[in-house]
Amino acid sequence: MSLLTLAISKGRICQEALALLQQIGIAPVEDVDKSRKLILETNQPNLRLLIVRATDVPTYVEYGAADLGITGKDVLAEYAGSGLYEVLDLAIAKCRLVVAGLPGVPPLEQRRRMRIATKYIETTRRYYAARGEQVELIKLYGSMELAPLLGLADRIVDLVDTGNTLKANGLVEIEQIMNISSKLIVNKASMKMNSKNIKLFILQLEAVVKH
Ligand code: PRT
Ligand code: MG
Repeated sequence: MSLLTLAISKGRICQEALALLQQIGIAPVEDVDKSRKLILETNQPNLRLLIVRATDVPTYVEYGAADLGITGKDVLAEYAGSGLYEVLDLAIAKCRLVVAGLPGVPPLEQRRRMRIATKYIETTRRYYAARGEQVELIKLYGSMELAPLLGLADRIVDLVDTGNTLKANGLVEIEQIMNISSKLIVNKASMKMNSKNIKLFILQLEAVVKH
């Protein structure tokens, strides 16, 4: 049986992903939190795990460095590549991508476009383009909530779960762009070459996913 490599987002997705794997009898041989290793063996001789940054998961999978991957829909929506299949909604790490801003902002002056700060440039561009609205996008890599407070942007596009972070910064949700959860993705060539093992893996996971 050939070796399969599964790339998992480190951080908040990782724990929930490992819990799902546990339910189908797959466990890393070392404690992921304590180990500094980036490639982890599992109790299954033909499956190993890569723990990588969320935004790198689709890249590893598209280029075949990993056969499979688990990452957020937000990351996939931003990703420009095409060498992968999105095969299963894992219904973990759920949140929403929203437009947020200060409450009761007066109408914008006619002379300039609305300015939106976000890490999700492509998704935000598509969202406003579909509505025929011209906006100015400002790329930030984190702490988007600061932008409206400091006048850097009129609005932000960011992930929201409980809403506590927005609230703590005096921001309100204005519109929802999409629901987010983590997905299982598969390299297109691996799907062909290793279809039996990969399909079995998908079926097993499907059985334990709670929608
Ligand atoms: O740090 P690095 O750049 O490596 O990656 P990362 O920061 O993107 O990773 P991490 O661990 O934060 O995980 C991000 C992934 O988890 C996202 O791509 C989503 O798919 C998923 N996810 C689920 C979330 C949230 N829920 C979430 N609430 N990612 C981020 N948040 C943040 C949000 O941006 C905001 O700052 O949590 C804050 C809001 O939470 P509430 O509960 O206060 O609303
Ligand atoms: Mg982070």
